[in-house]
Amino acid sequence: MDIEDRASSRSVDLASQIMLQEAERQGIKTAWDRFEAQQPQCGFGELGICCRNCTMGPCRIDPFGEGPNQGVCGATADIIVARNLLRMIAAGAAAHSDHGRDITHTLLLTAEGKSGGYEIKDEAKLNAIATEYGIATEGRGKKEIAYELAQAVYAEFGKQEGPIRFTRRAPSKRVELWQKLGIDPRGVDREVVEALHRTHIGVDNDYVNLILHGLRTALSDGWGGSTIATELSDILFGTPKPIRSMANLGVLSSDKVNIIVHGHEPTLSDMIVAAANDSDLISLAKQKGANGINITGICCTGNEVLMRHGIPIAGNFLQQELAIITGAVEAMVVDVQCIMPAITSLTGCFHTKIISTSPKAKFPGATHIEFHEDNALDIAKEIVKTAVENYPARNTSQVKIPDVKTECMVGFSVEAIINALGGSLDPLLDAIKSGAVKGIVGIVGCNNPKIQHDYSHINLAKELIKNDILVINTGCNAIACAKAGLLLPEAADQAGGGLKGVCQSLGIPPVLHMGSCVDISRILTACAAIANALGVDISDLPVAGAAPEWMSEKAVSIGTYVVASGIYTVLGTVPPILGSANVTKLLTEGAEDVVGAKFAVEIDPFKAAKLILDHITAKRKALGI
Ligand code: SF4
Ligand code: MSK
Repeated sequence: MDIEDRASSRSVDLASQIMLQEAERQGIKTAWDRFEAQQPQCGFGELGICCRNCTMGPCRIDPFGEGPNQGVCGATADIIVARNLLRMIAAGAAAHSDHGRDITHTLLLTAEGKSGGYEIKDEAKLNAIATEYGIATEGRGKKEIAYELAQAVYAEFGKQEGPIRFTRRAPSKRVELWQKLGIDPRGVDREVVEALHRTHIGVDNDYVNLILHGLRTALSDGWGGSTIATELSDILFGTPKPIRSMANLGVLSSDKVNIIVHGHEPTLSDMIVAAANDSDLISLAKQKGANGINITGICCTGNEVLMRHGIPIAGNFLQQELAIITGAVEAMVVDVQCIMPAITSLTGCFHTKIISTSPKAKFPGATHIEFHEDNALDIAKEIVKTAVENYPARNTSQVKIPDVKTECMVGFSVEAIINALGGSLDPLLDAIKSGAVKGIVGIVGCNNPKIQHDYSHINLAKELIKNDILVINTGCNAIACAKAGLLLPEAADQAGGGLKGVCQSLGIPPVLHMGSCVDISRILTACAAIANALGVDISDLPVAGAAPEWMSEKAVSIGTYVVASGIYTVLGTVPPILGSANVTKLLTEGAEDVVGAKFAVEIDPFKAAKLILDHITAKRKALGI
């Protein structure tokens, strides 16, 4: 295979292909090369049948039935697979929820007047969420309300008994089902700790019981930590509204200081955006020979500032190394999650400074400038200054920015969607009932070098809109669709006649960007609102979820809370469960009878679309529409 063919076999994205060729010419290894070097990957790991939960092991089960069928303690494939899956869910739930906790901390400091530069940007949302929590708002100041709300939300993380507030957005039928199954979640801290307890050697040895706790743990993330992250971010940084911007590596500037924010939390990135507007820093950039400061994003912290400020997005997960290889990035500022440790090794070849900021996420080889909310703006200015001062180190002969970028329209929070519909969900419900819109599908999740980069994201979205399915998306799928031009009202031309008409009358794209990974909670909220309006359960709706290129433990938690909420979900990469026929059967068949939804695994996006369309047709028929 020649260099062009190898690049195009790895990614469908033109900018990425150009940079992959550049990397190969320069002898730089990327995630795709490291993936190849890992082949063949461990078969026991792929099937989920290795265990190292105690030092009598590590143990593994022979998938061919010739070798051992139990670990030293007697754990079977069912137990090992279920325990490993539960630990993945717990890790994913912990990541999202710790993000939510950080936002809660920022709200509390802001209410106390102790945060360095944050303010409450959406007072209407503050009042709405406070009311949901039973907190009085009448005649009270916003800081007083925010203080009481932050305290109440903080208490939810460790709630030992009783429901967590946002679960009660779900239809009462769904809540009753969770209660009946014993999976109505308590605080995420308790569920994650219990998950680790249960998976310790010699505790929970019933795969069904383990998986049920997986559902409960995931629910405490989806309707707990993730929803908290979303709602409190909106209060602090503003609820997203439709805004236009640009996507792909071509958003990097050849003559400005390029700073990429990468990771997940908006607390830092929002402040970096503010600091980059500082006139002294802009003057300093000019003194250093640059034409200004250009902030762009990667992954979900990029999504956060994209949808709130229109900050261009440079790419999704698999583009983080490619961005540095452009030679044009003065600083990549990282917080938490999805940041490859590989990026620091690129600093040996390029002038880019990797600036780590979280005490939870340090990177040998990075410059660590620790971020604290109480002094946020000053620290953000120091970070921006460090990047600006690095501009003269740019080797212009090394710079290669692909001239590839696409316009996008983003920022479709639930509030923005209702606003676009004229103030209520009714026009959307009418369109669903008439069949103009056959259903709604949330496509989410990462990139994974096991799948040609962006191929499944884009083709699944295109196939669904062609069949009159409204697509809503978050995370790296949203970035893939932005780069492919699907987040524009003009993309309605690629939709079926019914969806096209709806999009054209409302002036919206057929694929709606709802935000970052924690904003999958917006999808839950939207589904709950639609189900409540129709007087049915979420599992009755013509909706589905998909994660065509997922890779992270967070995605495992997401998929699980989506299914536990009653939404059929199709995965495009295979989860490590196939070593247990019983666990696989439970998740892909039996779950339907338990929670009214199940997982399917389909690598081909066209076949995945067909599965989803069949599911939506069946749901419409059952509803009599
Ligand atoms: Fe082996 Fe059981 Fe220990 Fe796991 S918990 S490593 S299966 S002995
Ligand atoms: S960033 S979790 S690679 S979607 Fe949220 Fe993308 Fe997946 Fe990270």
